[in-house]
Amino acid sequence: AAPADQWTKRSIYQIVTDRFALGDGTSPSCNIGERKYCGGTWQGIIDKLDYIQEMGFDAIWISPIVENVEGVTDGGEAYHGYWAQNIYSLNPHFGTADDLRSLSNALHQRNMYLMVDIVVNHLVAVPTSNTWPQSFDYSLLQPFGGSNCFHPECFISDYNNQTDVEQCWLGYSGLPLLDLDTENATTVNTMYSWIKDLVSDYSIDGLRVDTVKHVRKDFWPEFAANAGVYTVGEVLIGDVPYAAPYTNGLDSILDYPTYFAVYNAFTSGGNMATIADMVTQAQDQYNHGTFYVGSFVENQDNPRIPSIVSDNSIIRNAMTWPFINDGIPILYYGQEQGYKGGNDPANREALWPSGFNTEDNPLFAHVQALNAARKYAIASSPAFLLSKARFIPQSSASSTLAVSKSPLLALLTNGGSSSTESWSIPNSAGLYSANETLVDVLTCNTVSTDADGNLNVMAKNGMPQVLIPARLLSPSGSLCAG
Ligand code: ABC
Ligand code: CA
Repeated sequence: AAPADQWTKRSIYQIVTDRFALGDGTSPSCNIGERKYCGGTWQGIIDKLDYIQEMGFDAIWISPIVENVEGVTDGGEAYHGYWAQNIYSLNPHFGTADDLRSLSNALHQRNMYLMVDIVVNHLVAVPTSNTWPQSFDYSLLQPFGGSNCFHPECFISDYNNQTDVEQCWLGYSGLPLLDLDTENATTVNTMYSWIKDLVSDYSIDGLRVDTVKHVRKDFWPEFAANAGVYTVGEVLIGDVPYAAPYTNGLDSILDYPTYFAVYNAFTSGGNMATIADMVTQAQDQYNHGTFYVGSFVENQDNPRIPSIVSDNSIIRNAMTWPFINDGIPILYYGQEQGYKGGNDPANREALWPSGFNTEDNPLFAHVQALNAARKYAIASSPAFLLSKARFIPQSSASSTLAVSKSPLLALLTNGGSSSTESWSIPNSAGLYSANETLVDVLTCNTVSTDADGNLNVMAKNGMPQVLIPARLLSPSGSLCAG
């Protein structure tokens, strides 16, 4: 079993199984607007582990695996996996139990981890009547099978009322998400045993837990204990004080508050200083600080960064963020191919039309360099993983950010490719000595501190820089060798 401490040094590649790879040599077109299955499978992922590993990832997160509502609902097909119908069966669209075990084994042979997305909050059945409250064929919802296992039907109407958020339903009358009665002891115990068995049946190393804020907080500690592996929860909110208590029940959360600050800074010229503010709040308020958070800039629920901005420098800066921040970096499949999909469902493109391009693909190389730099930092400084990102104040604080996580120093900007930006790291920051050479691992260019140990760096193309002291690089190593 893999507890949180085994995850901190890793980085995660997030996959929507249906959209990643087919595994049968075919290449059907995928009309994402139709919201239907496009054919991706667990075997498809096995076939593309080289591609994922070549980028430097040593873990994957796959979309939910259990059997979902079948057929075309008012919201399309359940290709994303979040509409569970029978939690004791697997989704046959993605393969068999043997296929899933083969994926798990194939990962473990490569010393990679498997994170599975799971949903406790709801199951889904298509309404069988439109009178209120609606009727459902509860026998489809296994192992629950009766209306008494669910909260009475009501849709969440007031996000400021936490009881509403926990006990009313997500979705809408056309496609309601039946809200499990997680106040009922029998139902709760069923979920606790289910997760324990699921983790053991498929040798799962970690869980991404869906809709965490929609289930009462004190449900989670025992759930996490039964899981026995690293748990990272989805609490979709832009507010640290609201999110923080959920880091007590689970190992940690996907750091949505910081995500929103990063997203705004890079897509709408938002103030870069708000990123530092949000991370500092998270460091102070989350249980375990930011050590175990999932750090990301894209996922299946939000528009991709290049759907909003086309400037390459800005896109590269945003992509750099999770790798130089605290916590565990997560990259959403397709970022490395420059995918531009906007809101759900446009952000769930099929990856196979890209040909899994690794040559002449600067973004693929960018991700490789970021993973390599982080691995190098971890290897050369055991303290790296336990350190807190520290922000060195800059004079143009709204458009630049200097993030120190020794031995790395990241210089970011949202100024874009025609901007000229500069960063100053005074000797008083205590990072470098006089006349010290630093290498930008993204370009292998060097910069140096002056005779007083101050560092002044300028960038005329708005590109991110990730600096590491030259003395730490080995002439024969993989990072900027020679
Ligand atoms: C899709 C479309 C819908 C369409 C439906 C048929 O299909 O998006 O428009 O009506 C799955 C599928 C989706 C599907 C949904 C619903 O199911 O993937 O394609 O919707 O059927 C998780 C998963 C997500 C998954 C589900 C359901 C949950 O990541 O992929 O969706 O299992 C809420 C939940 C959150 C959920 C998210 C989709 O909805 O809390 O768990 N994600 C506010 C609320 C949030 C809310 C968010 C979006 O709006 O506070 O709770 O998320 O509705 C910040 C504020 C936040 C604010 C954000 C937007 O701005 O601080 O409070 O979030 O600044
Ligand atoms: Ca609920």
